[in-house]
Amino acid sequence: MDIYFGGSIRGGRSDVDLYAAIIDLLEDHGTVLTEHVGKENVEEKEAEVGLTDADIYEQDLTWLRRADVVVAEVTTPSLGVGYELGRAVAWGKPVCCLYRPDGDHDLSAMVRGNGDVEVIEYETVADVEADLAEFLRGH
Ligand code: 6K6
Repeated sequence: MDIYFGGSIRGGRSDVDLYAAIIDLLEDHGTVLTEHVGKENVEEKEAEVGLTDADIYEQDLTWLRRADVVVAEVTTPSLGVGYELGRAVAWGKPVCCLYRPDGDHDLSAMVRGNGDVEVIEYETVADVEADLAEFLRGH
């Protein structure tokens, strides 16, 4: 199963370690196409190899189109993740959003109010493991 994981990059990187832990969990269920989202220095690395914003957009949309399921951590709001979610829903992909209510931001109504998006609220990665496995098993 190809899994597209979305998490904030320019929206703020305070949850990057959490993204890495979620990506580890997801890798037990399939191939994560976007492992870089959990790497500390994604911006520096990709800039080093000369990827432009247009390259990143094309590459990410190619992976998103290929994905069987989309999982996003949405506690730190991100325009890029919101865009990915909208495209994924429009393409009929199963979409699951992980959200920590104890964070600084309320979840957007455009996510929580979307019947095609499954939202899982959690506090720690250990809490979310079983629900995430159930979502993946269902698809
Ligand atoms: C290279 C050069 C400058 O910046 C970079 C690295 N940037 C990105 N690399 C890969 N995916 C990206 C990058 N920026 C955004 N994305 C995609 O959008 C990821 O799949 C994330 O899920 C989402 C994050 O969007 P923002 O708006 O928080 O950046």
